[in-house]
Amino acid sequence: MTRNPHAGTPFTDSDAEIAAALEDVSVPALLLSCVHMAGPELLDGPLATLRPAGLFLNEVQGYMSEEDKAAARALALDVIRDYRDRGCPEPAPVDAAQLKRMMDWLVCEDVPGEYVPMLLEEMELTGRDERGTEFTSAAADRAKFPVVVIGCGMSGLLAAIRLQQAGIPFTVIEKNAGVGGTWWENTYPGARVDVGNHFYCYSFEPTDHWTEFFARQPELQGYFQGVLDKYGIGEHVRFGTRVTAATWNDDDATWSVAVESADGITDTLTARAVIAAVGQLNAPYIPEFAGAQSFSGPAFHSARWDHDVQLTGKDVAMIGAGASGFQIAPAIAEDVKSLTVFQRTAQWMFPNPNYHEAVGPGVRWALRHLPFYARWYRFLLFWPGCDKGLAAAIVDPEWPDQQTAVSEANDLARMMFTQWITSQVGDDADLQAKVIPDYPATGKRTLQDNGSWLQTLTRDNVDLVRTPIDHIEPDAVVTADGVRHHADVLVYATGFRVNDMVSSLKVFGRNGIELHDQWGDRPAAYLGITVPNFPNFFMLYGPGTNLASGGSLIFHSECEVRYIMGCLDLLIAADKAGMEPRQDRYDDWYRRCQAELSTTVWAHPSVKHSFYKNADGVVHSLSPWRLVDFWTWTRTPDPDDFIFS
Ligand code: N01
Repeated sequence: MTRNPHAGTPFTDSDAEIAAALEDVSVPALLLSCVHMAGPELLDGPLATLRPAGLFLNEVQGYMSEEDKAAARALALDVIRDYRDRGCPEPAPVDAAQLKRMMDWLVCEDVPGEYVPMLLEEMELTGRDERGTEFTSAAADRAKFPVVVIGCGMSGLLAAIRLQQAGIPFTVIEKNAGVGGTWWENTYPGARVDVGNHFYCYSFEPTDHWTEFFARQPELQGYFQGVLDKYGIGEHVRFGTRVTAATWNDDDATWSVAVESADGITDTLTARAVIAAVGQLNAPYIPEFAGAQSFSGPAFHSARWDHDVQLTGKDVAMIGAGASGFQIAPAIAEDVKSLTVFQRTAQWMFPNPNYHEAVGPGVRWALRHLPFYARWYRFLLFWPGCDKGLAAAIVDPEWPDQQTAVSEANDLARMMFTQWITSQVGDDADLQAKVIPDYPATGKRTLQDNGSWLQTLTRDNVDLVRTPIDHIEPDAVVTADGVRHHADVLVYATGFRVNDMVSSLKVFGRNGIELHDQWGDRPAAYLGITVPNFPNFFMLYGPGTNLASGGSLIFHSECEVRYIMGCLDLLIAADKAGMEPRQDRYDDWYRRCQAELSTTVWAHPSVKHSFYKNADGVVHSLSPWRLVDFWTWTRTPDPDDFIFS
């Protein structure tokens, strides 16, 4: 029998080497690994008293006193030594009741029953890929059902893997020259993920090789390249090719997908279904500033970074400081002569000491060798962002002074975040006024911070300007107070046209109706995936699926892809031509999403500028739902939600 891959690779390290490794690791995850090695009796023994006192953002170590941690490491060393001396046998499976106890112990609370199956699936303690689809359709029929996937970023690659596993022929069309989407395009200095990497990777493709807890862009792109290679997806991808239009043909129930390569050669592919995995955050948005065209130096968007431009010794102006600008400024400030940051709205941020930290050798050793350590560590990263943030985002209409907080929980977050900011800028009242946001916490995307942003702002060669920009001149950005800010280079860290969903192509559905015409200013999809009049057209990371309060887009995409595979199975098994969601289900979904979103801080009028909102202040991009609900709803498609033709 093959060994469960999460049981760890057997090892023969010496006691001293093991003890050294344990200095680095997450003690709570370590102790649960010990339960696998020594047996569940440990829970009633030493772990009954040796336990984390709470779990918040310090997810690597959990809250344990130094004394308890030392005791835990000593206990673990005994258990690991014994396990090693027994030849590192694969631990016996732990039963469901004990696993639930382990979860509760780890997160210091009773994990509600409805979450347990989702968490167990996410952890894959069985060693099996738990999100694969069990098909009812015949393999021979699936082999006659070609699918085109648009985009080879994180979600398109995932769809490709699942299609391949299903034996469904597919072609992926990718406009870029390589895999990774966002992680291919965003090469700006300092680009890194802000979701812990040991969770921000496919559930079925975890890895112990991350060099940092929040990896930088090259490592992330490398991860997706590695997955593409491992599954042999590359030969199915047409890189450097863009889809210009997709057209449904009612007569033969096919999609005609028009593509154009980088050298202008056009082609049309025929498919039975289309999966649009085009992302939400990749059409750069550059605001129109008077005189912008007259700027004589290099000017580029953060997602189109011009690496030929040397910044050393230059006066650099950066317009915009959201998640991208927040990463760029600390990465370039040391090299440039001066950096002027034009920030319209201050950002909320919370402390994360690991944000720029390397993964030490001890953690890597534990991830590789200790049974299920990596899986419990993944759980530890998932849980704090698993629906708790959503509660703090809900507006309490009774809460006074809604300009600064929308509920008690939200006010608490505001106080904590403010404390973190003021602890760094000290008594500098001018800087405090500039950097403490004047809107409720979590109203916009909250940023991870290890202090590098505010340290950067206090450098002598860095200036944070909150005065609005009036216009741009050939060598300067001029603010409304008439001040000229000299600039040799202009960086636009101004975000993306998030509300122009699927903007890179035209999609013509039944009777020639175009998707964007049908949407008007209300982009939506049933469960974020399907749209009436567009048979066999599925979206990944579609309207209403972005996450503002936790989770990870990889988790969401895995839910969506499983649902789509279920839809394809329904279609093929029933030998139907097409499926599209019922109009009443779609309308009801839209109404419920909007009703729910309107109760959140993201739609609140106190948040004036936010890419979550469209020009009318309406939110279409975000999911207002708990992860556990989305997971439940997308496990299996309900045939009753669809019209089959
Ligand atoms: O874009 P943004 P981003 N005049 O829209 C300003 C993901 N991401 O590229 O806040 C003046 O957040 C705008 O000002 P304001 C992540 O999902 C992830 O930074 O609207 N300023 C803001 O300062 C993130 O949420 C990572 O008032 C104008 C900035 O431009 C998303 O991408 C890293 C303006 C835009 O900020 C987008 O982040 C980076 C105007 N007319 C990005 N218009 C990870 O770590 C806009 N601005 C995974």
